[in-house]
Amino acid sequence: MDVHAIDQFAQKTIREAGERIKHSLNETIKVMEKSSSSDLVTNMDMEIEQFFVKEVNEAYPEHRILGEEGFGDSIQHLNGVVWIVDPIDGTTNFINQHRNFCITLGVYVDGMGMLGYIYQVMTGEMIAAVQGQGATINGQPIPKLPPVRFEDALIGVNASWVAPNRHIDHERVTKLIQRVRGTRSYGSAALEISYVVTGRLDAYFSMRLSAWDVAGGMVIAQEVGAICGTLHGKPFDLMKKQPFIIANASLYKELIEDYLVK
Ligand code: 2AM
Ligand code: CA
Ligand code: CA
Ligand code: CA
Repeated sequence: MDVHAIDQFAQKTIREAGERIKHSLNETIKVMEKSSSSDLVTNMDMEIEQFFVKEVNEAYPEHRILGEEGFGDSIQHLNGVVWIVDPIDGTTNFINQHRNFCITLGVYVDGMGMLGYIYQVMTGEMIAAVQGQGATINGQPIPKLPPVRFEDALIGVNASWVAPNRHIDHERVTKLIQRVRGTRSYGSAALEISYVVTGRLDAYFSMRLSAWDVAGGMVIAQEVGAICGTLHGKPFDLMKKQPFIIANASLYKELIEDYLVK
C-alpha cells in the first residue's frame, strides 16, 4: 500500500471538497431535519459525501467508504481498507455561523488507523497524520503534548453535560468544571479534537459520537500522545455510537476515574 500516494490524494480531495462548501455559502443552502430541530442535514452534507464516495471509488475501487449520510458502503466490520468520512462536522455551525465546521477523514486498514485528517474549511487549517510518522498542521510538525495540570487545563464540553443526564453524575462533572481553568464549547467534535491535538484544549468529551466524528482525530491523537476512549477508559469502538473522550495523557486517567465514570 502506497501510504504517501493515499495521503496526497486524500488531502487534494479534502481541499477540493472544502472549496465546494465555501462556494455553496453564496447560494441557498437547503436544510432538512433528521431526528429533531437540532439534528440537521443540508444538501451540501449529502453532495460532499457523494463527492468523496465517487472520488475514492474511482481511485481505489477495492477500498470501502463509510460516511455519515449513508452514500458509502454499509459497513459492519473494518476488514480491509475503509475510508471513514464526515463531509461536514458541525452542520449547525455551517448553517447558522458559516464557520467553525470541518471535513474529517480517517483511513483504516484492518481496523488500524493509518491516516487521519481534520480540515477546518473556512480557515484552511489542515491537520494531518500518518500512523508512525507524526502529525502536521499546515505541513509543520505538531510536537508531542506536554503534561498539564487540571488547574491549568481548558476543557471542551457541551452545556448538556452539566444538566442531569443518564451517562454521568452531573455533580461530579460540576466539580471538574470548578477545578479546571475553563471550559469551551465549539459545536463541532472534529474541531474540538483538532484543538486537543494542538494543545489549544486539554480534553474534550461528548455523549454520543460515531465513527465519522472521530476516526480521523483518533489517528492524529495517537501521533501527538493524546488518549482517546470511552467514559470507562475502553478503546472507542468505531462500529458503535457512544460517549467519546480525548484528553492530554496526563489528565486522562484521573478525568475518567474521578469525574466521568458513574
Ligand atoms: P455533525 O455536525 O456532523 O452532525 C455537535 O453537534 C457535534 O456533535 C457535531 O460534531 C455533530 O456532528 C455531532 N453530533 C453527532 N450526533 C449528533 C446529533 N444526533 N445531533 C447533533 N449533533 C450530533
Ligand atoms: Ca449530522
Ligand atoms: Ca459529525
Ligand atoms: Ca456531519
